[in-house]
Amino acid sequence: MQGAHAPAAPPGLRCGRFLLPLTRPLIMGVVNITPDSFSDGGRFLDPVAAAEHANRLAEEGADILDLGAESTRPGAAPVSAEAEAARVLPVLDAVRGLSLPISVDTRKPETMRAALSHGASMINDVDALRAPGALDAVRGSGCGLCLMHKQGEPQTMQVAPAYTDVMREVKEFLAQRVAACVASGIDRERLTIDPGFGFGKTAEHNLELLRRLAELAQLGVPVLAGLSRKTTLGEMTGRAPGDRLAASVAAALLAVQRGAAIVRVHDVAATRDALLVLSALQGAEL
Ligand code: HH2
Repeated sequence: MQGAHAPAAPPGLRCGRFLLPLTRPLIMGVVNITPDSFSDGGRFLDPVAAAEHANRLAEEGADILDLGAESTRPGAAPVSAEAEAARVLPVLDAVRGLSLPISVDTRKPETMRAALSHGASMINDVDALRAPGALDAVRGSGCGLCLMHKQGEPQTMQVAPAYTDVMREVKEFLAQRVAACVASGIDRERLTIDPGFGFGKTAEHNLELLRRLAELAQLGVPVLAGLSRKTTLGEMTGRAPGDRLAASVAAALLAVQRGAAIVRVHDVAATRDALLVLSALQGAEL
């Protein structure tokens, strides 16, 4: 699907009871309820601390909150559906009354069902709904969805990532997953796609995906980009995950300039300021 034949981007992103405008870039704020996430593991494992953090990100201007209870960093150990639900549901219960969509980052159909029955408005799946039963778990709910590309599994995905043409392969995969969702009865208006920076990709692969990100937008589905604090930024700057704020803000800005509709970030306030500068500039250019 290229150029004039690309389907028109939908006017908004449907996330359950919310219809998010796509006329400006949206910020998805990350809340990791885990002991082992790569940049903030253990900080928000306590449900009260996680809910406070979620509220803070909402006040800072997040458009969506993404609750994750299983780290998918390279080398991370999988978590059972029971343990994942036990971490995420109390936080979801505490924040679902906020006036923004709450996304749950999970690859497990059991957790998807539980999260949706507890008021989640979006499911963010790093497996792009490939698990048996995942499409069935989300179809009837009207929730928003993020379909992400990854090569391999977290435990080994960074051992030897290999592609002939990384953007072509990522784009073909995501086009197939969009088609599978639509064929199963899911409205396009509910979908977003994500190249999965760092998921079975070298720094070179990540840079090429960022450079060519506009090609993904040709699929006519909003593109979500998650570069925040990632290892590639550490390789460029020599900085530890907690010291990658400036690099993360720069990466979010560059992704939006290349067509990302949503950026998934840990640092909402700083990202929002940067995006406001960009939108002022674009306004001034009109
Ligand atoms: N990155 C992470 C987790 N989930 N989901 C999407 N759609 N896109 C991403 O790039 C993405 C994601 C990894 O970041 P984080 O959640 O901070 O770390 P961890 O997996 O260690 O919890």
